[in-house]
Amino acid sequence: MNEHHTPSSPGGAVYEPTEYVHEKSWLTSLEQYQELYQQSVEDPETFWAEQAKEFLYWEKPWDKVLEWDFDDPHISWFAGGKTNVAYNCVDRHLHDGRRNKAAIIWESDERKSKVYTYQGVYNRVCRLANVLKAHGVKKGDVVAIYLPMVPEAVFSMLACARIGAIHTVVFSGFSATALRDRLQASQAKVLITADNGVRGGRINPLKAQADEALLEAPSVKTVIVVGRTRQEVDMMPGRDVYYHEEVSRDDISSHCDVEWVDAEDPLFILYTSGSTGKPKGIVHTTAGYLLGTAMTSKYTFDIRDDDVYFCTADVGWITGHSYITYGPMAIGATSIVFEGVPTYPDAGRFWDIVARHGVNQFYTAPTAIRSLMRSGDEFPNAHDLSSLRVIGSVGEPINPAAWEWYYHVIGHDRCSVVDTWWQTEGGAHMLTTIPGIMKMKPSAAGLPFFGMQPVVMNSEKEPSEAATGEEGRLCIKFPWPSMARGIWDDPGNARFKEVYFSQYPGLYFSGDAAVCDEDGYIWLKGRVDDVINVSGHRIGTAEIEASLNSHPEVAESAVVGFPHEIKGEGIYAYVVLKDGVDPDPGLDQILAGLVRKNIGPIAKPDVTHIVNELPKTRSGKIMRRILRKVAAGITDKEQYGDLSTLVDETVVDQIIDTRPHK
Ligand code: 7RM
Repeated sequence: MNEHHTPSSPGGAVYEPTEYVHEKSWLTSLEQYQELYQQSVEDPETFWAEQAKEFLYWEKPWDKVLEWDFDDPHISWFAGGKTNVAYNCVDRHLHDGRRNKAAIIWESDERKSKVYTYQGVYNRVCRLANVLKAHGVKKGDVVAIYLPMVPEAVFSMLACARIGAIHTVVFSGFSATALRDRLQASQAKVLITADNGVRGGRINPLKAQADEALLEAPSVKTVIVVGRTRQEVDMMPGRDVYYHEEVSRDDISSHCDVEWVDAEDPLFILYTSGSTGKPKGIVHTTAGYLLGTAMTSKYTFDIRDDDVYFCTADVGWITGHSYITYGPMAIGATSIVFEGVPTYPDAGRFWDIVARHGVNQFYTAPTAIRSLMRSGDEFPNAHDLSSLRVIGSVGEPINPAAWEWYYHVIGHDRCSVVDTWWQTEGGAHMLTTIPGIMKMKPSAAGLPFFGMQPVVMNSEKEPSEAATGEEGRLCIKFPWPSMARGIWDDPGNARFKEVYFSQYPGLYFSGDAAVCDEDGYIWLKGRVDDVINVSGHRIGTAEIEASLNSHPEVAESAVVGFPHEIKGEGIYAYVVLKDGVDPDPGLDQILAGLVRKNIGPIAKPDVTHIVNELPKTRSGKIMRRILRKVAAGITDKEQYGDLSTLVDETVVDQIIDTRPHK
């Protein structure tokens, strides 16, 4: 890995929290954190029971705080308790003084904004919930949401939660084929989509893509279409209806009784990439998930009641679920929903939003920070960023140069940078730097959030000693409320067990490499499985390979990540053609087109390298470590490690010799 991407190791710069942040932080000292943290791990049940009472409304108290097993995985928090996520995120704020407070500020691609108060959200969510019911949606049914960043995306999630339906949000950048796969896998009954999406001045024909997916997704009986651009689109009679017409019908009420659900009833499914096969439908349940997102929203972002909070993620990813919709709304915050892109109309767009809305907490990904840093300081310097107090990072390790730029140029040397490590499976921040009380180390995610019990396992599968700086694999020893409960359609939790609980028996395995330093700060070193982190988006190499292999001239392929200056990791595809096929000069483009069609533009290879053969071991396994080295530009075979198990070592020379130079 080149310097630009490799997080520095322990021993680099350290920044103390500033008085500017500390003077109003919820937690007032590191000792207070340590004390609470101790309670959370010594007596988790008492700790979490107290937090669950503080953060959530309960229609009926739970019977049992925790039941768990990491061998035959089964996790249950607050079972028997009755609550509702939409009630917690909306209804209760009508009576706690926040009725007329802005819940959502929507900032459109073309720089127009719209404010929705908690009362306004309530009315809209209830109406939509009634529409869903009118179309036959019942508790436990799956509703797919394929929407751009419009406020209706948030209303849709909450409307499902209100009636106990399970949503599955599909990122609007995914292709028709990817949508089809998720509709089939989840057996969704209803799809909520839009006529078009608008991003960076460009139109994304969502309804047309949805129509293509629906040809092979017969479980979907109703399609509700949000009119974003109000251009004419094909509407299938009997199946497709317009959102705005449905919610404004006279017989649709703006009240809808809450469906009280069990703490462990599923809230949503979110598909995420893993090492093998098709994406997994990660299942999150109700109370534990909401507790984790609410509590971290308060403590990690240090949100105060009159603050404006802005997370730049898309609701199609877990960050959007937890930190645009659920966490902020559970604590009654004002959350910005931004439709556009960081560089439109220019590279000052985020800073323009910060200045115009007086943003106090800003949360984005290292890839965005790197790309904006490259555009020059004149963009941030042209805007008033003085409202900012906490600036967050998520999605991949942040390299020190980007961290420093963020801290100095965006944070003006006084904001806390919170580097939050967590995963789709974790639901909420797992490691973080709590503002105002924790010192900051550029590139280190920081300390465990309350209740999190991380352990770095060395190559002997033993816990490594904190101070030795030994790199290992990051595991978690004890369940936390917001963790995933399983994978959708996975009888007996077999796949759940295999993926997360089998490498290190008795532990949850994260898939990440890490080092723990003498202060207990954890430094993330990237994924150790076949997942590539492109611009903070998780993409499985197996999915890309399946797309490449679907081309009739491709015999086999192997995809690996390589260090990329802006994206963090780029995608490097090794392709072997069938015997007798001559590589046609346009093949790169054709293959890229296939990947775009099967997954979406984010998964297109940056480099396509046609090779005669892949380096394989005698047992038939592709030696990916060699492919990663070549992709990273390391052509000195001395650095490749042991090659003796390869069937044919000359394959490696051939690959090095034909490496495309760019
Ligand atoms: C929230 C999210 C999860 C993977 C995870 C890591 C990487 C995320 C950080 C990070 C270093 C961070 N969910 N990752 N945050 N690595 N520092 N602060 O991204 O399911 O899409 O991805 O992302 O590899 O395992 S995710």
